[in-house]
Amino acid sequence: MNAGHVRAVLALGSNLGERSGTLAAAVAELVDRPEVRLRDVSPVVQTKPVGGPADQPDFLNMVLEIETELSPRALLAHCHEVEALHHRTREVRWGPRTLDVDIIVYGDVVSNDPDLILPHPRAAERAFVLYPWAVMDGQARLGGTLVSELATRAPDMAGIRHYEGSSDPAPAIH
Ligand code: PH2
Ligand code: MG
Ligand code: MG
Repeated sequence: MNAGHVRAVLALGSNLGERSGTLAAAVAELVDRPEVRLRDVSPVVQTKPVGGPADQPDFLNMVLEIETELSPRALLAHCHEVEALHHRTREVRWGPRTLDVDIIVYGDVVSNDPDLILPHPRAAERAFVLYPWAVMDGQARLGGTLVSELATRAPDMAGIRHYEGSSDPAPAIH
C-alpha cells in the first residue's frame, strides 16, 4: 500500500545509555531518506516507566510528525532499522531499552494487523506519548478527542517532567 503523502506521528523512548543523544540521533536517522520528511518535533520529557520491571530507569520520551510516502509496513521496518542502529534488543516486554520507535498514527488508517495495530492501541492512555504530542500540536485529535484532553486524564501524567538537560552520566572521554 502506498497512499502518497501521509502524515504520521512517531513516538520515541529511551531509558538506557545516553538517552538524549540517542533520541537526537534517532530523529536524524528517521528522516535521513527522501521518503520521510520531518514536519514537527515535540519537547523531550522525562517520564516514569509504565509497566514492565518495577526497578527500570526513567525514560526520555518525545514525538515527531513526519510526512512520508512509505507504506505503514515499510515505515515500521524503517523504525526497526533505526532501533537496531542503537542496539535495541527485545528481551523483556516493556523492559528497559536504548531506543523504542512506535508508529502512533499513520494518516487516518485503522489497522488490526497484529504486527502493526493503528492507531497504536495504548497511545490514548499514555501521557508519555500524549503530553509531548499535545505540546507539539495543540489541535491534534486521537479517536475524535483532543490529545491534550486525553493527556490530562492519563494515569501517568503526574510522572511527566520537561527534560532540562543532561541528568545522564557524562559520556566517557577516550
Ligand atoms: N514504553 C513502553 C512501556 N513503558 N514507559 C515510559 N515512561 N516511556 C516509554 O516509552 C514506555 C514506557 C513500551 O514501549
Ligand atoms: Mg513502545
Ligand atoms: Mg516499540
